[in-house]
Amino acid sequence: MSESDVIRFKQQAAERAVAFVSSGMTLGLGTGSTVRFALEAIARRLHQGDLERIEGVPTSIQTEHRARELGIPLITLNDRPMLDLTIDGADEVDDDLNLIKGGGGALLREKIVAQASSRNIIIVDHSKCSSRLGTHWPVPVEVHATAWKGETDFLASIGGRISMRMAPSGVPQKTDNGNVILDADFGPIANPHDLNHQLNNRAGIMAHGLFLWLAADVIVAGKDGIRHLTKNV
Ligand code: A5P
Repeated sequence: MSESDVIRFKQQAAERAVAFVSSGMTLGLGTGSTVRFALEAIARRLHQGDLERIEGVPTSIQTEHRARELGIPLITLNDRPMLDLTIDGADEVDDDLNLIKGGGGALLREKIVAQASSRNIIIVDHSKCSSRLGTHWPVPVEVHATAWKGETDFLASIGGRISMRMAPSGVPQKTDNGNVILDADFGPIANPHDLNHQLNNRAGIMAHGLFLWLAADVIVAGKDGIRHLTKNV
């Protein structure tokens, strides 16, 4: 699959998801290169008059900037704690529509927004599909900056190979929330629910990239067309 194919598939998945947006909705706006196409499609429909009274909650500073540039009205979760629909990308999707997210570093706010949404539509190109989470992507773990050493040791003790995510300047990359990210490679994960439970129990872990039972819909675009996978959550 060439790079231009991947870009085209991301755009196709995003545009299919935006067809589910209707006037008056409150939206969670995910983060990443696939979501950028969704933001553009939402803005296009707004400017054409096909959509009105949309309010969006961005999941990152990057998305906030792009949405403002495009003229999408923004609010915060404190204005509207319940959202109608969130559109977001993912790094890996399994057959049960469980996800690894956080490749773009926005996992904490993405998970908060996903949990606040009545419906989450995930948009991916076909390369993100996998029969076992962890096959293609480590689990990003956002940890408090004062706790990275202890959490590295903890993650290693439960079988992870850990690398600290670094900024291009060579220092640890800080998230929008001032935390750091440990990418924890567990290999193919036999039981994501057990791992989810272990990670949820650590005070130093602010969020992790296992998103289980959150996605009701995954739209997958690939060379054989667009598939819409659904599940009751
Ligand atoms: C951001 O933190 C991530 O969860 C992204 O949604 C995910 O990495 C997918 O990104 P792309 O759409 O850029 O592949």
